[in-house]
This record gives sequence, structure tokens and C-alpha cells, in this order.
Amino acid sequence: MPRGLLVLIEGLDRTGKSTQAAKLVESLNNNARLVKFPDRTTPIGKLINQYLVESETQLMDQAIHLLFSANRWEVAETIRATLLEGRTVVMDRFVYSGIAYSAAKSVPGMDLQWCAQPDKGLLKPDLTFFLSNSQTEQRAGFGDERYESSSFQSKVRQEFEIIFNTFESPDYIKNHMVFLTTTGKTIDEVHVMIDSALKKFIQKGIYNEDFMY
Ligand code: T5A
Ligand code: NA
Repeated sequence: MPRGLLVLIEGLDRTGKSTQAAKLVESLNNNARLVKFPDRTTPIGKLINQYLVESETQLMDQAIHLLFSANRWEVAETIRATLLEGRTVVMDRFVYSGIAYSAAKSVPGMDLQWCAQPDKGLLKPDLTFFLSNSQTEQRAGFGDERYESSSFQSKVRQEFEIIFNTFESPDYIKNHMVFLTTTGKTIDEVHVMIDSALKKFIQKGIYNEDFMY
């Protein structure tokens, strides 16, 4: 039995990642598993949630960075086991978010390599969708949490681009990443774009070879 596919939905805040990840899992109906990061239900996830929603929560930038990474390691084995059962795993954010948001803070010493280090060894997605939308600030909830200001979001956007060009080869970007602009598109229209890109990817049969960060 071939292993399942590891699919990632990434992007800036309120671009519709969770909406699309849930729709994709629903449409796959092969026991696909949805994994959301941060997973706010674990003990580490509860600390992360507190940091995100309560602006008075103080944590060193290095500490929260490592908590986000530890939150991925908490479920790493479950993800691997699910894939080996032949089931697809759809992740809502992952390592790219982890590096991009921390690097965007421009803390001395927290350069890209420092930020990437704790995630080394995690499984690498077969296919990543990166969602962009220029109207997210008008969406429900934008501004409720730490990091949701337009100036910080534009720094994060730059960091994502730098990360893709630093850590991924042109071949990986071409074969394993899909950049979707969703401005003005309905939820269903975006889902159709994701669904058809995934079907094309499966037809090509190019599973990610190294499969690890
Ligand atoms: N973070 C995360 C780090 O700093 N390091 C890390 O390692 C990780 C993993 C929380 C924060 O943590 C940071 C990044 C974040 O700042 P989060 O829990 O994923 O991360 O929270 P956010 O992404 O900020 O918030 P959301 O989860 O709410 O955004 P989504 O998932 O992109 O958007 P979604 O699907 O919830 O949709 C937002 C709204 O838009 C509507 C939805 O109905 C919803 O109201 N919507 C649409 N409206 C019109 N047309 C469409 N096509 C729409 N699609 C969705
Ligand atoms: Na989300």
C-alpha cells in the first residue's frame, strides 16, 4: 500500500486556510486527517493560544518560537503513522509559518537558519498550497490576535518569499508548490482550484523524495 499524501495549506492570516483545509479533507473522503498548527488543544498549544490572544502575555521571542516548533513535534509521529496507513494528511500551516513569523520580528540572532533549526527532521509536504489575498484585513476577526497588523503581515509575506528561495530548490517549488491568489474568489471557487491542482499532482505521481526538512 502506498503511503498517503502530505498536503499543506499555507499563507498569511485570514486568507482562508482553515476553511479550505476543512473542505479539502471533507472532499477526499478516504479517511484523510486534518492537522492544524498551532494545535491549541495540547498543553503547549494552550500556552501558544494564551500568547496569541492576550497581548499582556510576555514570552521571549525565542521561547514562543520553540513552543510553536515543539507543538509540531508533539504530533509528528501521529502524522507519520497516518501517512503510513495510506491516509492523506492535510495540514493547516506548518514549518514555513513557523520560520516566517519569527524571522519577520527581526530579533538580533534569530536569523533564518536559527529559526529553521528546531524543525529539522520533520516530514516535508508533498504538495503545498500558498494562499494570497489582498482583502483579508476586511475579513471577520482580522486584528483580534497578535501579528494581525498590516505592517507585520507585509513583513511576513516578504519572509515567506525569502524562505521559499533559500530553503527550496527551483525544482521543488515548480513541482511541489502551488501559489493561489484568491482575492474576489468564493470559497467554492478556491476549493475547485485546490482540488484540480491536487488531482493533477496525483496524476503526475511525483511524491516528494527526501520527505523531510
Ligand atoms: N504562527 C503559526 C506562528 O507565528 N508560528 C507558527 O509556527 C505557526 C504555526 C495563529 C497565528 O500564529 C502564527 C500565525 C498566526 O498569526 P492560526 O491559528 O492559523 O495561526 O490563525 P490565523 O491564520 O491568523 O487565523 P485564521 O485561522 O482565522 O485564518 P485562515 O485559516 O487563513 O482563514 P479562515 O479560513 O479562518 O477564514 C477567515 C475568514 O474569512 C472567511 C471565513 O469564513 C472566515 O470568516 N473566508 C472567506 N470569505 C470570502 N471569500 C472567501 N473565499 C473566504 N474564505 C474564507
Ligand atoms: Na487558520
